[in-house]
Amino acid sequence: MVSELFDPDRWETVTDEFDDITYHRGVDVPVVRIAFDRPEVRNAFRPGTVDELYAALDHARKQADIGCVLLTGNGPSNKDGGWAFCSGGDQSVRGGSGYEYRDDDAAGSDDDPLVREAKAGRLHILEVQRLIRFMPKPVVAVVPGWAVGGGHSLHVICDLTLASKQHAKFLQTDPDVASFDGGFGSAYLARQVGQKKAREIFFRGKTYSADEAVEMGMANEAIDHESLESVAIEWADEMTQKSPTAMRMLKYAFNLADDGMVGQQVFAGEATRLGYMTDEAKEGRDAFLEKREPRFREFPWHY
Ligand code: S0N
Repeated sequence: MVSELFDPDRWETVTDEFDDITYHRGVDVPVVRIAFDRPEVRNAFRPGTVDELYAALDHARKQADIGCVLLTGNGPSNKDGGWAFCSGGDQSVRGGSGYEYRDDDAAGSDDDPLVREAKAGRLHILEVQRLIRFMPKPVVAVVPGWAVGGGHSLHVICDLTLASKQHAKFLQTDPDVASFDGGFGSAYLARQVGQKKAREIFFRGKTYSADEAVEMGMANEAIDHESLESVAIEWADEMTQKSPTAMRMLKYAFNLADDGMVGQQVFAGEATRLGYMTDEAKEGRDAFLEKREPRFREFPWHY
């Protein structure tokens, strides 16, 4: 069993080569489900987990027939029945320079093209954050239990958050373990819940329920636990019926102001791509190839 909330009739396996995550695509909705699969440690991520997560997300990014990504955590834990989205970096492998591989870690050395290799201790979860941020389709955090530390930051960076009404718990422990996400995990959180509340979340380390998370603006909806994944698929179904270009441009427009010059670059890159599809752009290309002056005067100055 993948997870108690997982409906096998709605999903087919993309690959079963991963050790720390599962990766499925929807049978009847163009959505993928990527899930942490370490419920016994509240879905904490070790370096191999992050490699796999990056590989799966990057694969999902390139699938032209997929319009939405659900990021979740499998569960419950066989040990005690506890649920988790993700409890952040695995503290048992945190070394002096970041998170380091151990011999028993899923280091992703397979030949499977979806599995990447990485060696040194580092904070490459930030690369995953950026991949989610720039993913040209909505990424939904589906939170069935604890979202803690770096796991909390992951839900923050996702476009939407759906949370189990009964089991979701949001907690920032970063300063308790001498860790600090000074990027999106804190600054972007402050955009969502306001400066005072964001500081409270980090400085007090209090646990918040799904309803509280919705009320303060960092989650979209608290959903009955049993229905969490089916509702997430419904949301994905709605979103994937919309114009892919409009959705992508909207996501990058929402990001733009907070992402500075990089946000402008990403948005402008999409605008350029759209520009290339016009007759005007084709004329520029053809004129060059035909070694003649472009006939741009044939094109209107739209107003
Ligand atoms: C999640 C918590 C609140 C759950 O409590 P609960 O329900 O009472 O369960 P436990 O009995 O505590 O846990 C069950 C089993 O799971 C193990 N476990 C839980 N979380 C982790 C973890 N993160 N790493 C390793 N093991 C974990 C428990 O040990 C227990 O195992 P057994 O059954 O064998 O005893 C509670 O567990 C909790 O507070 N967990 C720790 C949360 C935490 O502090 N996470 C790390 C926070 N920091 C980061 O995530 C850093 C992220 C990062 O990489 C980063 C990103 C950006 C910028 C900087 C950084 C950076 O690192 O600096």
